[in-house]
This record gives sequence, C-alpha cells and structure tokens, in this order.
Amino acid sequence: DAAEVVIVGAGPAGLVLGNLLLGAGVRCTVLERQSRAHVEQRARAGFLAANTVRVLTENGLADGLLKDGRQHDTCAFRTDRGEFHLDYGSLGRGEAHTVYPQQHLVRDLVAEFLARGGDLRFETPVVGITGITGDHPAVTAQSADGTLHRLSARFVAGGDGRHGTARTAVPAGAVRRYRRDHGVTWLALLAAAPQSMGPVAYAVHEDGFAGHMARTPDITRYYLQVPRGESPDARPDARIWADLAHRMRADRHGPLHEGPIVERRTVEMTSDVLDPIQYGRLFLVGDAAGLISPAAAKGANLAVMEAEILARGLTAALRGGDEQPLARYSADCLPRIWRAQEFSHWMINLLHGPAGSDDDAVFLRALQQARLESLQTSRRHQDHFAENYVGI
Ligand code: RFL
Repeated sequence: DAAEVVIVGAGPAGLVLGNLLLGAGVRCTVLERQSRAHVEQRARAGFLAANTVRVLTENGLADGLLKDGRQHDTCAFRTDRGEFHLDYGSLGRGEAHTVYPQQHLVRDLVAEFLARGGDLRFETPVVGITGITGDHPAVTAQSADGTLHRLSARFVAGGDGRHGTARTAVPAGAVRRYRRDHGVTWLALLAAAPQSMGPVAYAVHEDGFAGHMARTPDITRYYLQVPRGESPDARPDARIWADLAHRMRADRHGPLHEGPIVERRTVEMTSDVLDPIQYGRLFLVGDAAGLISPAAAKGANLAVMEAEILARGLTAALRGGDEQPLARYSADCLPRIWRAQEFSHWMINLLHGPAGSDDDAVFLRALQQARLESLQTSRRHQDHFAENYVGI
C-alpha cells in the first residue's frame, strides 16, 4: 500500500516521527540519503532531556537508553575565581538528563522502525518535493542505481536537517526566517578516554571557552572555542590537550584524562527559526525546522518534541479526519522553540565573553561575571537555570 506520509531523513526527528506514526497505524516511508552504517555511527548529541525520555518510553522506544543511558544531574562552572557546582537534578523541577549517544538512539530507532514493519530506504536522497499546496504532494528520490522515483502521499514531513531539501521546497515569501550568527566557533572533539570528572564542566577563560561532557565510559566530548575559520586539523592532539588543561585550569582542579582525539569538527554557533514550520502539506521537523546553537544541548530534544506533536497532528488528520491539530503544528511548537532559543542564547553569553580591550568588550565581560555570580549565589536563579537547562 502507498505511504500516507513520506518522511525525508532518518535522523532523530524523522525516526521518532516514523515510529510514532507506525505505532498509530499510519503507513509511512522514510527516505534517507546516507547508508545505515553512516547514520548509526554519526556522533553528535548525547544529553537527553526528561521530556525526550518520556516520549521515547511511552512509545516503546527506550529499551536501549534505559539499559545503557546514564543519569546526569550536575554541572560545574570554572572561572578565574574558582569553581562552583550546580546539582540541577535537585533544583528547578528536579529533572536529570539521560546521557545516551545520539548514534545509539538512531540505531535503536532504526531497528524498531524495521521491526514494526516500516519502509525505510537508505542511500535514497530526496531531490525534490512538489505539489505541496495541493492534495497530492510528492517527493522525487534517487535510488542507489541513479534512477529517479516519485512517491506521492497525503503529507510530507521534512526531517532532513539543516542542509536538506525540505527547507528549500518552501518558497521564500511563505516563511519568515529569523537568524543569528553568535560569532563563536567551537572545535567539537571526541576523545577516546574516560570522563575527567563527574559533572559537565564549563570553563570560562579569557583565552576562550572550554567544555567537558560525558558520553560513554570510553568516550568523552570536549569543546574548545577557536577562531572562526580555523581548520579542525590546525591543532595537533598535544596542543588540544594543553589548551583544554589550561582553560579548564587543570593545575587547580585536577588533570584531564587524556586519550587519542578520534573525531574533530568545527561548529559555528548559529541559530535560525522558521515561522511557520509548515507550508501546505509539508511539515518541517527537527533541524530542518530550525537550528539552535549547541551551547545548551537542545537540538535533538527539540527534534523529539516536534516529532511527537507532528505525529499527533498527522494521526488526527489521517485516522480521525480532524485537521485542526495539524493546522496548529507551528503555533504549538514555536513558543517552545523560542524558549529554547532564549535559553541557548543566554548560555552563549554566559560562556563567552567578547575579546579585546575596547569599552564594549570590557563592559560585556563585567556583565558576564555578574551573570555567573548570580547563578552561583541565587537559589532562584539556579532553579530557573535548572528548569530551562533540562526542560523543553
Ligand atoms: P539530523 O540528525 O541532521 O538528520 C537529518 C537526516 O536527513 C538526512 N538527509 C536526507 N535524506 C534524504 N534526502 C535528503 N536530501 C537529505 N538531506 C539530509 C541526513 O543524512 C540525516 O540522516 O537532523 P534531525 O533528525 O532534525 O536531528 C537533529 C539533531 O541531530 C541535532 O539537533 C543535534 O545533533 C544537535 N546537537 C546536539 N543536540 C542536543 O540536543 N544535545 C547535544 O549535546 C548536541 N550536541 C549537536 C551536538 C550537533 C552537533 N553537530 C555536529 C551539528 C554536537 C554537535 C557536534
């Protein structure tokens, strides 16, 4: 039988949506440009919010993360004035993160989608989406041998990420794009080494930000702020470890557990929000709907939040004949997207002071100190932080 929904992209957004639709008895096909091995090895996020774990658990998608995921509830801030910890699991709403690498979640979601009898086609890039404003939208996809196929459906979901085709299928005049380049670049690193300390650590340093985050017992993520345009290979491993130790003030707080750097890429801190995130019968979900800088680890969690709302809307339309929830998809998601953007933007300003000695830079760095001090000393500020840090 023909699919009722064609989903472009097998990332967290597309795969959660696909599994929820299959669970509701909606026929769907997922088309993915990359190979299965590629998507199952692509390391990105790792911090899952409580809402994400709820969605996955309620829909029978959480076996792997409940078995191997680790609870995480503390973060540390290091500055030239010392270190303070926030036990965010006992602040705010008392929620913790579950640390589970995104590629493991993708692996679980692929397996479950196939086990539920889903139609998932790898190495099948979508090259065009047409008929969006009519009743018969269709996608054109290219199979491995180069032939083009046309798949029509009742609805199309664009979960193909920041550089996907779905975004470009929405005409420029039909959507407003808010965007910001935060002017900051991180070198995102994976080290084959155990974590160096219990908490997530954020080091604010005049030479630039450095961060530490657990992933698995053998792999740890580090971030190092670098100048925009620097090649990911510019710093040899020894230099990276020296820079991390210097900015994380290892001489005062203890050494880092070093190991080979097994992945390095630069990430520019940029954000954008599309409004609306639907156009005719095309619905954008995940990074395709909007980008958020990774400063507050929100991207994958927003993707799951949107996928759940979209799955409900599509199910109501296709099974209940009620298109109202689908019509409200953007309006339901956008306030939450903006809350996440607001917090992420605040985190960027917390973690990065502008360089230089002009009046503006000096003033903004003094504000940054005041912000950190407020977070260190005000219980109400800490509750607010915790609520937004883990919440969506
Ligand atoms: P994805 O994961 O990019 O998946 C999109 C999928 O679509 C496929 N695709 C196509 N398929 C068919 N036809 C086409 N034309 C296609 N074009 C693309 C792609 O191959 C891919 O499989 O998007 P999705 O599902 O929206 O999920 C979003 C998340 O991946 C993203 O927000 C997070 O990874 C962001 N992020 C983080 N988020 C967090 O919540 N916590 C974190 O700690 C965190 N750390 C990170 C991150 C992102 C990073 N990078 C590399 C951008 C750390 C890094 C380094």
